Amino acid sequence: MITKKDMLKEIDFYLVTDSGLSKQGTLSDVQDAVESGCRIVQYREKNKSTKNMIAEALQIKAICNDDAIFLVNDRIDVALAVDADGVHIGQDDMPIDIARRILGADKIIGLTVHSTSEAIEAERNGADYVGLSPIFDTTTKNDAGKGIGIEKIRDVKNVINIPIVAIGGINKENCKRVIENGADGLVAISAVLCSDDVQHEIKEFITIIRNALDHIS
Ligand code: TZP
Ligand code: MG
Repeated sequence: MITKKDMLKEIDFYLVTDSGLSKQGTLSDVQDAVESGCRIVQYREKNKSTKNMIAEALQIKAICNDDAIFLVNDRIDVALAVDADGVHIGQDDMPIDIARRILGADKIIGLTVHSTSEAIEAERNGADYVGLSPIFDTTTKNDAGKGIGIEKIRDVKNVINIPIVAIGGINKENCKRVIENGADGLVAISAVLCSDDVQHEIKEFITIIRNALDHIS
């Protein structure tokens, strides 16, 4: 049986939801992503009540089903409540060793890192993948800081063995270079959610990413 952790080896395009940017609504975005071949979805919601988040998370989980990994951003309680596949947490969220104790060995924990030292620490503390952020300047996350530059991906690749997901300011023009510089997968939020045809955009991203990954291996 292929587990959700096994699926982490083939991340390519990674959807992070954003109800503020979404044109069609989060559930429609997730449906479009999974139908386009996206295999990992992170429910990132900053403005809804816990009750509404749980209701929406259950629907996202059903859409992801066996086809895509389903993670919850920050909210370990919500992830547990809906039995998600795991969480994505940041440097200022719950310490990863405590999150692991609560979630158990089988759940996926992704951690945002900004440097090689944070990436090494993340792997040592049991992260299943790192989100390297922000690669380029972005207006989608107010406190993301300045872009760290595409070369940082290679630096991080050289010091850890877990997958690297690149995030921040990524679009169809720069995504090939992001993969060529060592990312195993990438997130593009505004480039996808602000478009009129989410399915079409994600399919294009997936084609570019898979082509670039094929040329590397
Ligand atoms: N974390 C780091 S940058 C970012 C998040 C959630 C936003 C990325 O959005 P975009 O629109 O792909 O730059
Ligand atoms: Mg966070």
